[in-house]
Amino acid sequence: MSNGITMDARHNSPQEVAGVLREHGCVLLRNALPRRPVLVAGEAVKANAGKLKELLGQEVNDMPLCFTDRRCPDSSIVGFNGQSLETFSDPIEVSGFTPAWFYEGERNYRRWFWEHGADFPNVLLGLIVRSNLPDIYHLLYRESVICSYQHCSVRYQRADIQHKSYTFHQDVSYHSRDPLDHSGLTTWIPLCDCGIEAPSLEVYPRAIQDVLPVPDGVTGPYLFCDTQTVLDRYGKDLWAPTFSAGDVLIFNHFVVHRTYITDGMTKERQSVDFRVFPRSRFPAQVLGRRGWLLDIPASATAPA
Ligand SMILES: O=C(O)CCC(=O)C(=O)O
Ligand SMILES: [Fe+2]
Repeated sequence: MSNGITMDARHNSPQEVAGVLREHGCVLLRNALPRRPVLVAGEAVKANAGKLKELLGQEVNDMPLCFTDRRCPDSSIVGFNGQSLETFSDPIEVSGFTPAWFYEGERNYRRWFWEHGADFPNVLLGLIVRSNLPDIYHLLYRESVICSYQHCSVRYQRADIQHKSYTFHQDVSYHSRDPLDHSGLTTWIPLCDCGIEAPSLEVYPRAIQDVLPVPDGVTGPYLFCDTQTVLDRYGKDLWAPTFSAGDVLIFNHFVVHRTYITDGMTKERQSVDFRVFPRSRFPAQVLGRRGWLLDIPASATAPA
């Protein structure tokens, strides 16, 4: 099933990648990001998530993007604005986080981070804006591209917390089930090698046109779609690639996917969901929410 949608950033141009993305809605792009800093970000997620768990007494595998940041003595690893992390501590310490922030009534512990996202180094955003990925986004949309910090996340998945994994869905369906609002693109970035010993992602890697139904009896907002519908339509053609750190999966918001996890997996996977939208088709439900909105410019070398 991988035929035609596995590409390599070292050999394929952003134009070629954008072309495949336009045709199929999905591309596995090997070597999109440099391996070593990606692994460093994965270790930071592990440490930050461990600290959060210790403070809260429970597993929380849904974190803001700045949870890829942690003190790092290597000055060549830099954040979004080019700053090193030599004197940074960690997002929990910098924020003054206390356990009272965690789902206190209607509060969501991530809100503070969404609003203060721009104050963090954001190592992952730094890697993205220094890669070819922004050129691919611009070549696909042919217009300016915006990221909503709130709509990006850091996650980890492990066999023992399978109940916290994600069943079939199309991204942004939680916010809207109007196909016009599914204009965005997700870059799924594993921060370690995964797919054999650690969970990865399973997709139906083709452009489909519709937003799939929710299970019977469910009323929105609801992210997931009816599992049987997906298995009946696409079950034979689901694809769970293996990834090396630095590879990414780019897919549009119609592409159906779920966590790929089996009982026998012995390792944890850390990952980032990075989401962008074209400026002229930014869904109102996303724009109306709080948090940092940032332009993702094409690199200076990108063709017009
Ligand atoms: O990382 C995963 O296992 C799935 C996450 C996902 O698809 C999402 O958050 O939209
Ligand atoms: Fe998703």
